[in-house]
Amino acid sequence: MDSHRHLVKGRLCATGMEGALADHVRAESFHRVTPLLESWALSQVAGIPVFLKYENVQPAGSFKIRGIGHFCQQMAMKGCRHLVCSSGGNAGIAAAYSARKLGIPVTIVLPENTSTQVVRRLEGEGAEVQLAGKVWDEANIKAQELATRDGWVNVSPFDHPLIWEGHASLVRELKESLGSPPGAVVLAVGGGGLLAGVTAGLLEVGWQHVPIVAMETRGAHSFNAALQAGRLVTLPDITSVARSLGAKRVAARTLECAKECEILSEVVEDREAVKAVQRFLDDERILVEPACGAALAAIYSGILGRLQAEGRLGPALASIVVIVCGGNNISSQQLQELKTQLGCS
Ligand code: PLV
Repeated sequence: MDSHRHLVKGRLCATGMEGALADHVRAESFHRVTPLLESWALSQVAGIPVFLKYENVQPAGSFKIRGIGHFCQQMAMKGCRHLVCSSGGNAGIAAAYSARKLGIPVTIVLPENTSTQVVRRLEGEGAEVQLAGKVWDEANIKAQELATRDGWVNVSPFDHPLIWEGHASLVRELKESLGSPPGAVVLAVGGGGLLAGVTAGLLEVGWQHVPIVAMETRGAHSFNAALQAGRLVTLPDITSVARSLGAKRVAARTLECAKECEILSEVVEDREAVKAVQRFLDDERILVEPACGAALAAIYSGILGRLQAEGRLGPALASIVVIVCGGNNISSQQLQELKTQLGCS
C-alpha cells in the first residue's frame, strides 16, 4: 500500500520525540461521540424506525475525522514532519484539523474544481492548499509525489488500516446507544474507507450478520462496478456531482469486506441524491452534500422497501441506521445550482 511505502521512504523511525508526543497525542481523540436520533420523518417514509448517526456534527464536518484523526495521531507519534493529503474536500479538512491540533505542517491537494468555500476552510486551518487535476485521482498522483519528500507522510482519504480502525469507533457507539443490532446500516461509498471501517466495527462488536446497504451515485459507482466484475475496476471518469464519492477505483479492502459481511450495493442517479439533500433539509433542517444524499436516497427513493420486497433484506426489520456522513461541499446556493443543473424542481 502506498502509505506504507512512503513511511519507509520518509524514514519515520522511532525517535526521542515519540515518548513526549505519545502522551499528548494519546490524551484525546479528535472525533466526538455523535448523536444517534430516531427521525420521525424518515421513519414515516420507511415504515420502520430510522435512526440517524449525525456525523455532520464532527469537528471537521464529516465522519472522516474518526479515521484520519487516528491515522495522523499515530504518524505524529512516529515523528512525521509534514502531512500531505489528497482529497475531494472532507478528508482534507479532517487532515488539516488534525495537523493543526498536532502542530504539524500539512499540504492538502484537491481537484481544480474545488469550491472556494472548502479552500478557505482549509486555509483557515493553516493548511497549504494545492489544486491539481480534474478529479480526486489526479490530485492523488500529485500528493503521492509530494509524499516522497523526506519526513513527509501521505494521508490516504480512505485506504489504510488505521483509517478503518478509526472509523470503526462509529459502530462501537451504535452498539452503546442501540444495545441490540439494527436491521441494516446504510452508508455512502467513495473509496470505501467508511465501508471498511463499518465492516471492521461490525465484526468487532459481534454484529457481522447486520447487512450494510452501500450507496453510490451513478458516475461514481466504482464499488458497484467492482462487485459486478468480481475484481477492482477503474471507472473511465467521474461524472457524478457527488464529488466526495469520486474515487475512480475503490480500495482493494472493500472486496474483502464483501466476503466478511453482507453488503448490498445500490446505485442512485445524481437527481435522487440531490432530491434527498433537499428533502432532508426540509425534514430535519440540516444541509448535507450529495455524497450524503446518496445514503439518504436509500430511504427517500424507496430502495430499502425494494430490497425487502426482493427478499434481500428481512421483511420485519427492527430498525435502520443511516450514517449521515455530512460533508462541507455544499451551501444553499450550491444546492440551488445543483437542482437547476439536474432539473429537480
Ligand atoms: N470523501 C473523500 C474522498 O473523496 C474525501 O477526500 O473527502 N461521504 C462524504 C461526505 C465523504 O467526504 C466521503 C469521502 C464519503 C462519504 C465516502 O467515504 P469513503 O471514501 O471512505 O468511502 C474522493
